[in-house]
Amino acid sequence: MTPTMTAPALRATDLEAHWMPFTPNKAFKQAPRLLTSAKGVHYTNADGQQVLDGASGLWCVNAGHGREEIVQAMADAARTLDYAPGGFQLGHPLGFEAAKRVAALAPGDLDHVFFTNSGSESVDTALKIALAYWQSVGQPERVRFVGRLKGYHGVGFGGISVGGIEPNRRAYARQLLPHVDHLPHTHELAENWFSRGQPAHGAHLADALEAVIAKHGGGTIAAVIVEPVSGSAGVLVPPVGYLERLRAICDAHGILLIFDEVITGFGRVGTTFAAERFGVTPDLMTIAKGLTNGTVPMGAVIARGKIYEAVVNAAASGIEFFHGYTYSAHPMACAAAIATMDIHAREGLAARSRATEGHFEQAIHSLRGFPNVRDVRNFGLMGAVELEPREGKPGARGLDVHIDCFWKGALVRITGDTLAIAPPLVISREQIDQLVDILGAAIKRAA
Ligand code: PXG
Ligand code: PLP
Repeated sequence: MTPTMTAPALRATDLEAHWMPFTPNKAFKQAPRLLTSAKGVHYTNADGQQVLDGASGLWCVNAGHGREEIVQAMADAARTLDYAPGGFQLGHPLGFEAAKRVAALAPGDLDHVFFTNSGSESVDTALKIALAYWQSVGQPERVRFVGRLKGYHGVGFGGISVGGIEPNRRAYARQLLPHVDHLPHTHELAENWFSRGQPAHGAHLADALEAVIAKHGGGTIAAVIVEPVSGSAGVLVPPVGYLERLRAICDAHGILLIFDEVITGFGRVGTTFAAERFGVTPDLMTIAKGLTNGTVPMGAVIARGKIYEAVVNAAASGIEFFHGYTYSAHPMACAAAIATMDIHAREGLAARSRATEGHFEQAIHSLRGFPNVRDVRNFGLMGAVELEPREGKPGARGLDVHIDCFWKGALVRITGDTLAIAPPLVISREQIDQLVDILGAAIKRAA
């Protein structure tokens, strides 16, 4: 029997107990937007309407919804080995296989995989690996981290410390990690408005790292962490030459470079990882989301061989890295990841995404000239339409468009007054046009 989630007749009281993340709870519960099933590039909402998924859920369902192979692999794993530790002095075959498969996909000598359950855990894990590495190689004074303004690295204390999204930090500002600096963001609209692909202007913004080095000494910095393309801040694409320059400065001062590819991984930008597309290889990479196609929580940190070797060899005996989660390498998540990677390989999803990006670019840039459209930008199958805020009400216009789109049959993300579009990589050209039509109409109504 296939379990189905029928549209529940939920009353306000039924919704009360669930304290929802990143949601205005009271307003939402007055007029909830509920999703009850999904297949392909569509959700079905609680009213039975089809909603075209222009957000891949939350940037994670890259291979499209309801993939039977993944569901089957998860069911088989759950039936065979419901739970076994994937660490803590025990292991199971699926953990090793999943790691080997991820390592094979990663660029360069990023060939060791530490499993977590989310992007946030991956980021905190990567920061700890960086500190452990410097301890191992006899440079314990390298403790500083450098993040970037507008960066999103999840919601752990490490992630919000290196992250640069102000509202996510405000309430906790007095208890963040010490010794963190932030580079400027690269959202320079005056020079780069309506960019298609990488903006031309802004490589020099990477030089801000030189200023941090001049201030504290390069030998005090453990790692720099950036998203190759910022997702949550509203699709901020790195200017031509920017990531290369960051890499060069890190190399000159022996600093580790961490790419947070939680969103950009798994074909989103036309290659398996953005590192490949930009030709810049980090020392550590954080992934999550698309790893299991969103089916079950899982993340990972992929580390260069030299980092793994240093940490493992430095330990005199016993446990080398005092870190891990009960559910690291959970059997069902490993099975989902392997099945997801099988689909990516079989269907060539990164190449498919790359083949679709030109049409996607044309389609979203057709919104230029619509009322209040301040900017349109894109890279791979990531796009953003930035709107002028309403006078004195930042975010209000964006939210109106998001809600309007939902009831007209399209899901898009919002961050402030910026709409972000990131459809499953299997979306057709016609479906992209349909998505942009719904969005364009909503933008006109919000004028
Ligand atoms: N790093 C990056 C680059 C992310 O985009 C995380 C870390 C944290 O992952 P978890 O699995 O802990 O959420 C993310 C997550 C949005 C949105 O609307 C983006 C994320 C999550 C939820 C919503 O842009 N990114
Ligand atoms: N809190 C308590 C009391 C625990 O025993 C554990 C794990 O054993 C944790 C938190 C951490 O949970 P997890 O390993 O799922 O991150």
